[in-house]
Amino acid sequence: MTTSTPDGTLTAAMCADRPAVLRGAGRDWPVYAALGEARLRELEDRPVVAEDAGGRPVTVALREILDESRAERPRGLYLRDQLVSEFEPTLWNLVPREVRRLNWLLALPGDVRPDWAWLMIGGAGTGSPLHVDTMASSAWNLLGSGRKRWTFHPPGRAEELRLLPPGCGGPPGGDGTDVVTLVQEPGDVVVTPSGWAHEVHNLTGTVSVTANFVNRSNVGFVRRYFEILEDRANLDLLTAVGTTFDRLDGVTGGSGAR
Ligand SMILES: O=C(O)CCC(=O)C(=O)O
Ligand SMILES: [Fe+2]
Repeated sequence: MTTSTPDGTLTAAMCADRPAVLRGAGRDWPVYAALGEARLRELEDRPVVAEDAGGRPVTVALREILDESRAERPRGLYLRDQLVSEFEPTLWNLVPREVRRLNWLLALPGDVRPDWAWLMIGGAGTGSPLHVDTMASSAWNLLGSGRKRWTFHPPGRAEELRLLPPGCGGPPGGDGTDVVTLVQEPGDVVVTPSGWAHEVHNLTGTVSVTANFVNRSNVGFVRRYFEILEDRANLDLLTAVGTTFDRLDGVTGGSGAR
């Protein structure tokens, strides 16, 4: 699968309502090459704030994280909350345009535009505990190297686990869907739809880049989330964005604004 498909197959698949792994879908994204160790080593003197094995923030040189990601007995350092914009903003330009455009919210002015792209690097055994992503948005995750195991639970289950507010997740226990597990390999893109709880375990050292998005595929879910939280400011913002994209669709016949 490539991003050059004229019918938008890839970006349509990235808007699925169930977790998915798109095998090899990111191999031809320019950012995939930039996640290679040789390229990252060029930046190895940069200080970064990682988490130690106890989840405490520690400032180290990127070199230590890269060493850790290939160590036989890693110390548990995980670079997890590293914004791409603060680390190396040019990386974002290496994500294909149609993938960047998945996020309607990037059309917002700078002071309210969410900064939703992260670089993650860690050794074997690191990972992320069960969570629902920020503001119930969806996400894609491209693995540059290593192997990650993902475990997903549907929104109804996320609600039972109090990872979503009551009334947000749909039928209790989910829609009959059981747990979904998958193993992500280099070049694979994993899609986490809105409201799906997930935990991630690094089976080996890994390097990945991830970004979150709101668009036609999940705007209803995210609006409901804000309604339930009575978050009027974000609800109004999302309504305005949705209305604008609806109008654009009217002008472009639905092809221009996604
Ligand atoms: O790879 C990880 O540790 C977590 C990925 C993830 O869940 C996220 O970026 O939201
Ligand atoms: Fe996540």
